[in-house]
Amino acid sequence: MRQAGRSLPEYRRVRADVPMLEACARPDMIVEITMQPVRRHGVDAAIYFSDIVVPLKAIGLDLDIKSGVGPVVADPVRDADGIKRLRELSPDDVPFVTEAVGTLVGELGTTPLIGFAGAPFTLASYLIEGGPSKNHERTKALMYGEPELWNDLMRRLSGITLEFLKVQIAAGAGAVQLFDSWVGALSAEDYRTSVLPHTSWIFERLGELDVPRIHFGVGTGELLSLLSEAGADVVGVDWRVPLDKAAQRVQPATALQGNLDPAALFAPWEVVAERAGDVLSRGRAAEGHIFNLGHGVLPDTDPDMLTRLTEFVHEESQT
Ligand code: 1CP
Repeated sequence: MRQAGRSLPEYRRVRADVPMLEACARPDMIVEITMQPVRRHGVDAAIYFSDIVVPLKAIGLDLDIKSGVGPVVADPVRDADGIKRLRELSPDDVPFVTEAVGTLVGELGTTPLIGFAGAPFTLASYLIEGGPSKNHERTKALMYGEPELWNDLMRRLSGITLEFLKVQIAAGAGAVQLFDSWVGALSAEDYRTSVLPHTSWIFERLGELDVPRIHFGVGTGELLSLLSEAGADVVGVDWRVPLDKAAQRVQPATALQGNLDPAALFAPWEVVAERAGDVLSRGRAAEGHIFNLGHGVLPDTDPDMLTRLTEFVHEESQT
């Protein structure tokens, strides 16, 4: 999740004069920001500080991350010529990743580092829409209307994503997470036809590398069995489906991650504790459970609430 987000004063301090994409390309910033939530909250794993659009920037696309908005693409990709601009990613395009991951693995010691990338559908949505989108209408127009172009785009994005994850794994990341944040916008049938073959391809290739693979999307209640079919070891669940129900929807031997509502952290502590306790007890129905929020930390979250939550989960999961 976007753990550091903007909830930590120390994060805001180091980011004050550094634009997001510059921070994502500077090993000193990556290391510091990745370590901040580990130091402050004592979480069990670190998530590599980056963004899903970093590999797209690295292959030369003109895009930026605007504060309070998200990724914005100067010249959206909407036709065959646009798709041709998506060349393959080489490890030499992202030397800062190799350097930062290497340093982090040393600093983290026994705490694992989770690497991540955006999944092809979610990346395609930013590229086609030109920025964050509520309805993904241009994305769906291409997907429904021009399946050959769509598949070409998805194949190219899958290659870039796989390579970006492989760079992180080669440098020492102990697990990887594929974020298909906006895929919940699709019906199961459209997901099966237009997305599943591509994410399956990525997970199959990652399977050769022997690191745990996590797959996450928002609003994916109806897609959980298909997301799991794509081949991850762990499926992330937002807050809309309780974990005992989610456990029945995924493939056998698949663990779950989640799924406390990030907005619940704005309620009084007793409510947070009760809800977190419920997540933990329902999570026992799953093959394995990584406690997490159902989506990223909201920027106005009280950091002390996160520390208290981490302590609570550690205490409760020992029993
Ligand atoms: O702890 C960490 O620092 C995590 C690093 C991280 C991750 C895992 C960031 C930093 N981004 C991401 C992944 C990411 N980026 C996803 C997938 C996970 C998710 O769903 O949260 C997505 C969809 C994005 C795209 C993105 N980047 C958005 C969402 C926009 C939208 O469409 O609603 C935003 C706001 C960003 C910017 C961003 N990325 C990360 C941070 C800390 C920020 C905020 C930067 C700022 O405004 O200063």
